[in-house]
Amino acid sequence: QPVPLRYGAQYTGMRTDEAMQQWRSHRFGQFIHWGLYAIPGGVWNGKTYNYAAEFLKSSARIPTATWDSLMYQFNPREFDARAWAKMAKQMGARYMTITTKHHEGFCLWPTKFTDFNISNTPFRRDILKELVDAYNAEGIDVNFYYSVLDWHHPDWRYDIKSPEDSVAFRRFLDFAGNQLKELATNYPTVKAFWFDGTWDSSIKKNGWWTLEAEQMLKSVRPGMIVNSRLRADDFGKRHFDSNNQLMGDYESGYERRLPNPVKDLQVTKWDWEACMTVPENQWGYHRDWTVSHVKSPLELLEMLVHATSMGGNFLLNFGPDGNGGFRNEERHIAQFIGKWMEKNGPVIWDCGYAGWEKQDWGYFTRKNGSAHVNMIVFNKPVSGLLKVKVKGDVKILSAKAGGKAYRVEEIAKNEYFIHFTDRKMTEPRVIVLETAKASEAADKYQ
Ligand code: H79
Repeated sequence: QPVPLRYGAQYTGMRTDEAMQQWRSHRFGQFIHWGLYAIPGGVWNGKTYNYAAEFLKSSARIPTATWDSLMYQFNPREFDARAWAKMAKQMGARYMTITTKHHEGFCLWPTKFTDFNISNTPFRRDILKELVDAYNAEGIDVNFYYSVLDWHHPDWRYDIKSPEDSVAFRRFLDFAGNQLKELATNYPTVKAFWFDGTWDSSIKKNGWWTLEAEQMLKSVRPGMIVNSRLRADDFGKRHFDSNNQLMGDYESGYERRLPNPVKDLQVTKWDWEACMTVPENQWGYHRDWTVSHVKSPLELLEMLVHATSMGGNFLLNFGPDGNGGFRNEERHIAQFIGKWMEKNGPVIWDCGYAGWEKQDWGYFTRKNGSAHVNMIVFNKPVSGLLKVKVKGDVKILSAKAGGKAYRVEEIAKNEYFIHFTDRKMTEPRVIVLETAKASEAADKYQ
């Protein structure tokens, strides 16, 4: 028996409208973390803090007034929105999600609702508008990250423990609601909001507000998409409501990790997105990337393919520096992935879960309803034999990479080897399988 909820999921199943289909088809997005934290870059008074650079204010226990005065130093002379957009386009990203306000509370747009914003820096320009215009001009959708948690705003509360807290936090929620409405109104092409900083008791006790915010954004911009992280229900249950229904439009809990491709297939039943850092845990710019493992372009490309193979989007993070430039490692990653995507993008964009059992050599993807299944091979077995197990009434007719055909050998019922013996692999290889209904193909191909 379902629990009656006022603030739970608003619908069940996946959205099928055009805006959501577009979001889903993009598959690959660029995340950008940019704020005042880019200036110190994880270093304060000569000391390097290894924890996430965007958390420096908290890690180094910097008083709010001191931190906030970084605003008067924010002057990224190299910032060039069009160059950023070109890099994203070349990488193969189809959307970009930018931190309009992170936990520090600094706003990248000239908001009416706090002075702690870009227009009071020496730079003054509306960075958000320049980015939206430049990315949209490249055909890239722009989405807004918004941290509800706010280390700057005096009315923010972690919990509600007194009537005074309740009054203050109510003012805070009005402030956040006003900012969200301002963003959706003033930047009309925004496609989605990516909420963060919503895990504290204060928000969990005000689930009504999360629904109100979702509904307000959807009424200002029909087709608007919000992530599950925004939402809490009547009982403070987050992401999935007390009846286990997904709230918001897609699941956004996979942060710096991906669902297991064998054990977590439940994710193929809803829309989801995983966000990923290049180092172990740095979102904002950190001067010193030697403090943790830095993922290689190949590792990140494999994650993109992995997410796609399970019907999810992959949001890869970049943290520009205080001058508005990208570090060399990030440029290299964008170039490497972009080169692969230029050739192989069609096995990512528009593609999702193929419905077949994962094999050790890599991942399957499939365009919805297509008779073609893509194999993306990362690990070539010594034997050169790639196992494929099909499901149901299906036969494999051919296996091709570009113009080249590979031998398809049926080895058992619904089991095949693709003979991939003659190839030296220097990058992940795509093989496209042509399939047909076994019952219909039997006559032609027996
Ligand atoms: O913007 C990036 C990070 O700065 C931000 N989210 C990404 C996208 C972030 N904020 N906090 N964290 C990441 C980690 C904090 C996790 C915790 Fe919790 C918050 C630990 C305890 C409270 C969330 C809620 C995880 C466990 C409970």
